[in-house]
Amino acid sequence: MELAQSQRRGSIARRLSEEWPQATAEDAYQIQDWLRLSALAGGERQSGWKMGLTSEAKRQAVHVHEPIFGWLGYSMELTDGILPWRGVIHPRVEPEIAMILGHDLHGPDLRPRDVWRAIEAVVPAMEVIDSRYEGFQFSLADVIADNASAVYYTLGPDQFSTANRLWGNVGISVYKNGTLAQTGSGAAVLGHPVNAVIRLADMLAARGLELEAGMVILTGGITDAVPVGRGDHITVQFEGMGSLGLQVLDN
Ligand code: OOG
Ligand code: MG
Repeated sequence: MELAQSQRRGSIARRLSEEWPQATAEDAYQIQDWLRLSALAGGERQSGWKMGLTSEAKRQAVHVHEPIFGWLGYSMELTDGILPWRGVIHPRVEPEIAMILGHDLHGPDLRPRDVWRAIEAVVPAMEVIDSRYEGFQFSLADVIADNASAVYYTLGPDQFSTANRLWGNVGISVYKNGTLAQTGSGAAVLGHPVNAVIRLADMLAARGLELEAGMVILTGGITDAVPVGRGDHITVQFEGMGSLGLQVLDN
């Protein structure tokens, strides 16, 4: 299918809603799952799941008004803070709080303490999104089928304990080439990033999917995403937790 090819090559795909106007979110999750399973059959390994559109800033930017999820693969993790330009279309970077699962977690209807018991560590992260649709324009079903625009993510080298930190209050600043581009705080994510995990566990449970020990969960962009081009440099400061950098290559 066209989206599969576009995701592999970094090329524009026709919108699902143009070809199939009646497609529902549920149809789109089936397409996403089919694409996930075919990537896994092709040798990709799943590293985790991502939530998207958990903040109002993000929902307003893309005019899609409910949270969505997607899957993450090991090949999507940038381990050296470098984003290759080849293979991306119109990338954007967003600051996120990632959680690493020490135990399996089964929804639905979890409480924050159920989540914290399963989380081994919290890690400052960045996600690079790159919609396969022209102009980053899509409907709810379009973006779900396109794996919530996932392309790359990067995790900071330091892990933080879940306890003794007000995750909803963590201040975040995003700098592009040294200039402040966005600010936000952890509360932007559904009131508190733990709520993104509760919501993800609900959404996965409804579809027979699992949160497994060792997986990474991206809880969703805290601020609007920052578009990047060749040669740009992004720094994200996580209050009290250091900073993360991403260099976009020229080619
Ligand atoms: C959809 C993906 C949103 C987030 O963190 O909110 C997302 C998009 O904006 O293209 O990853
Ligand atoms: Mg994101």
